[in-house]
Amino acid sequence: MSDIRNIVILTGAGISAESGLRTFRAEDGLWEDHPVEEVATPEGFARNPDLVQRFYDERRAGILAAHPNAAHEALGRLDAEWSGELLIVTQNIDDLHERGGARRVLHMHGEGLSVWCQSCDARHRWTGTLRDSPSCPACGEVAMRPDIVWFGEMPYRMPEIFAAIARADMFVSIGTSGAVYPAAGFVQEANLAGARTLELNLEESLGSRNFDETRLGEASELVPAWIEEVLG
Ligand code: BJW
Repeated sequence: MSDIRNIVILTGAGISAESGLRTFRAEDGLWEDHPVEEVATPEGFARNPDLVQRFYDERRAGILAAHPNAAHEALGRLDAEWSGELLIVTQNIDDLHERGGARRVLHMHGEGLSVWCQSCDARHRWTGTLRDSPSCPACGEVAMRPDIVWFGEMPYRMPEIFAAIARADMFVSIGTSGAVYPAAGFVQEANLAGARTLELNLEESLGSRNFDETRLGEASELVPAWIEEVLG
């Protein structure tokens, strides 16, 4: 590990599964009993805003009730102790990385505890509900939506992510199925950059063959063990 300076870590729903937050890809194609296109597309929101606001109100409450697990806490330790470059790119909308102590975190699919005003473009931290049509604290209009990247929308801060991957000596993917792009393509970018690539997952993902190494098991065991190797 002595040759490693710059680390990029991609996390997905699997890292928060042991904190009680459900993962996405159920075999029946439903997510919390909804077809994904109904609740995670701008078209679904335009068709039925009330349903989508209620869906994310419940997700927000779930995030607030959850607690970081040993995997989040180990990444918090890595962030505190790693003197090289580190970027934790999460697809998750929960704040468990931050509550686990990590600071160098980027939420590429948005944040469940943030809302976005479609009238004045302001974003606000939000722990309440949107189903009751509150007005925007900045402009007073009733035009707030969840600050979430839905299918067909551009994920956040892509140039920053690609630049960090281009500099990476090591790329680690934790608890993501490799089903959703552009995140699913990051490992190939990391391979092109000459980085060592490691996957930590409960089971093989769609992208496993692209990694130098895959370790299978629960994130709460695999992540602290890998971080012990890196820091030790
Ligand atoms: C454990 C564990 C334990 C369980 N321990 N592991 C055709 C081809 C290619 C692309 C496209 C295409 N058609 C359309 C597209 C683009 C589309 C896309 O990828 N669609 C696919 C369905 C094919 N992508 C987009 O539209 C994105 N935007 C875009 O592409 O813009 C254009 C662009 C072009 C070029 C550059 C840049 C941009 C936007 C995607 C937005 C995704 N949004 C969601 C919902 C929002 C968040 C929310 O509501 O919560 O994000 S979808 C959902 O999937 C969510 C997740 O972040 C994302 C990824 O899921 P994740 O995290 O991988 O979870 P799961 O459930 O799939 O997997 C869990 C994993 O954990 C499993 O592997 C388990 O084994 C593991 N696990 N327990 C360790 N204890």
